[in-house]
Amino acid sequence: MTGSVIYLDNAATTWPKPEAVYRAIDTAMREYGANPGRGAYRMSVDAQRIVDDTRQEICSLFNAPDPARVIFTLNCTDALCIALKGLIKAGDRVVTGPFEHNAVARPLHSLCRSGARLATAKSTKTFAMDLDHFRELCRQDRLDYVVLSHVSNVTGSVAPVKEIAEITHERGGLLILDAAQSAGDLEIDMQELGVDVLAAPGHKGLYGPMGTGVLVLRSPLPVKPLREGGTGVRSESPEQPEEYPWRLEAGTMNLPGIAGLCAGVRFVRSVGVSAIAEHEANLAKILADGLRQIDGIALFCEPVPHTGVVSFRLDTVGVSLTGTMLDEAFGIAARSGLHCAPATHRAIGTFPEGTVRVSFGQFNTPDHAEALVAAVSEIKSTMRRGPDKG
Ligand code: ALA
Repeated sequence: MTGSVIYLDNAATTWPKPEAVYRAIDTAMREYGANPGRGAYRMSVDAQRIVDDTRQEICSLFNAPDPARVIFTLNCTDALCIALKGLIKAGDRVVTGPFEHNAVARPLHSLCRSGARLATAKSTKTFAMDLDHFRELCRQDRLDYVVLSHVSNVTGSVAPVKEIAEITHERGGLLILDAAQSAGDLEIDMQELGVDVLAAPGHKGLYGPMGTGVLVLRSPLPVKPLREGGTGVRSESPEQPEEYPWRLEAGTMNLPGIAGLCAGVRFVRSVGVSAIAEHEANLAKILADGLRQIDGIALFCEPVPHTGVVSFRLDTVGVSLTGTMLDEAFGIAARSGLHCAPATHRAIGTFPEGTVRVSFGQFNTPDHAEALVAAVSEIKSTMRRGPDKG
């Protein structure tokens, strides 16, 4: 079944993965399947070496200062929860963007119920964050944290991180960046941009398997652990170690996942993040140019897409029906609905139905973009004719 599918849902998870990723997972399970850092014998040491190499690869990719502050997590949501719940306290004031995914919005909502305060920047008519409003919110009162999605998972719009970091730091705050849609898809230099905390999925733009993610800290912030337990170090103490990475990593690690992630990050670094970004944006442009020719279509990437994510809807065919028809009649996998980002859909005027979202990865080709345009065009004209009578 997978042979004939055109997969255009890389914002949910990238697929397929590079061959090296499948091989690395298989090798980790068969050859070094011991518990990393929990034994002095060779198998465990070899397993630990994969973990250390992966921290180093992640550090190099994001220009993070210390591999010990690369924390392995279950996914980007998990990384965000660890950071948000481990840092933000009652009374803290947080400013956030208009395009936050539930991975940011829900933990912030629950932190507000425990006494944190939240202000949300507005969006512009062209699906960007209103930077003047953001600046005003940051200056209005004390600022502890800015929590922001780098790239919207609905519109693909890119936040101006460097400028945002400067405003945040001027006001004495810290910037927590949700890089769910940008890690591996756009260059991220944490030190150059001024990102204090970065959360990223391993299974999207880094091409690792599901069940992997990372939290990266620029400085040794005192994040309160969400989980406590075995670390393989300081076992005599009843306390969770204060040192990173053990402070935030408890229990047996996902070694096969981390090995796959290591191969994924090596793939990304060998192709080059800027080459990937250019490839995805080119495909999105081909797609947007083609879709714009279809009568009655609305695109949510004005004026042009800057990343590989494009959302659209047809005037005469519902979003969910369009998605189903793409799958069943044309073998195209794209995600329709709210994309776990209701605030974004409210901001762009597509709530509650949402949009059909197409998202490209490194393994997509111009043929895939053209096939989607042809399919949407056919769906539109078929539906315009209405059902056959008699
Ligand atoms: N957050 C992922 C998406 O946008 C799952 O599809």
